[in-house]
Amino acid sequence: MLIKRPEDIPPSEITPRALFERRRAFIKAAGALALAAGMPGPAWSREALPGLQKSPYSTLEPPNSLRDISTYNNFVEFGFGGKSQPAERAGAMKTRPWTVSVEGLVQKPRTLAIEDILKVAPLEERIYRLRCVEGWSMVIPWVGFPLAALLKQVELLGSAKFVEFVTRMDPVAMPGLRQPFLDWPYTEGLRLDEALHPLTIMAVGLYGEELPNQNGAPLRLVVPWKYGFKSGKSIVRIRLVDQAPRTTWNLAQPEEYGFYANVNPDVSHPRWSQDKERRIGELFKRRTLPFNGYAEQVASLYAGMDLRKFH
Ligand SMILES: Nc1nc2c(c(=O)[nH]1)N[C@H]1C(S)=C(S)[C@@H](COP(=O)(O)O)O[C@H]1N2
Ligand SMILES: [Mo]
Repeated sequence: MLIKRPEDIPPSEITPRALFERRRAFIKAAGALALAAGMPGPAWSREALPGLQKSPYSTLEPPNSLRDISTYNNFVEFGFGGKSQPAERAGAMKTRPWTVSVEGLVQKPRTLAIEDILKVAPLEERIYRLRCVEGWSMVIPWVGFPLAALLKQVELLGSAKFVEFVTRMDPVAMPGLRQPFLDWPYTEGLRLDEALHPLTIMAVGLYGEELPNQNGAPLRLVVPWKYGFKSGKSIVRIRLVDQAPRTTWNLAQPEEYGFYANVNPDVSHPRWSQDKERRIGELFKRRTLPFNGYAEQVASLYAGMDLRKFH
């Protein structure tokens, strides 16, 4: 694996910066090799996102490798045929030009070009755990900014209570859209206080560069205390509404995928327990933590709620 820690360096001494630099050196070498062999260059020549601020919200756990993060994905618009399909197919999706409309119960609805979204707030590195409802997890060094900064741009009305996120439908690049299993476009939603929480970010990159398409380029939601399916990829529309929006997975299988979907080791998925997870790259399972380990920051959002009922 590319970013494997040499046995003699304790994890505390590996900075993300050191990881980036080693990766950059590798990419340069790989690119030169590919060129020499007459092959196309590496598929990961994405723009660097310089000047990243560090965040106190980052976990100190070691991140998964870029290879794991960008080749083991769920992005069903590109097919239901397994974790490697998004990486194989998502390159066909064009991510420029790209606009995102922010609309609904707001004072100043806007349609923003991705170039302007990148300037909404200083970009930060946010190293977060991601826990998929399927029972695996990763640690991902996202690049992004708080969703709250984007919502501030449109001046919310007092009647706005929830946020709906609508993702891209590209019938040519996305063969999964022809499958009738889900009600397209892939749509997700948050309660307004969840959307405004400082842990909730719009991610535009990872490992210091633009997002790979399979991870939701050019812009995706990341809500680290919820199961991964809440974090919609390749978002085109954000709508402020007064009632909980209908969401894709909840519509398909309400027993299995609740609207809240907070990571909860005590509430089993109907077909399997959620109390353990496999960190990609590790052999043994680890215990799943309430709110994916972010309870201290977010548990108060749900004070007084029965989280079994509102799962
Ligand atoms: N548009 C869209 N967003 C999506 C999905 C999807 O299929 N389509 N899958 C979700 C699921 S189930 C997970 S676990 C995460 C995975 O994100 P990653 O591949 O970047 O790790 O994306 C979420 N966002
Ligand atoms: Mo997932």
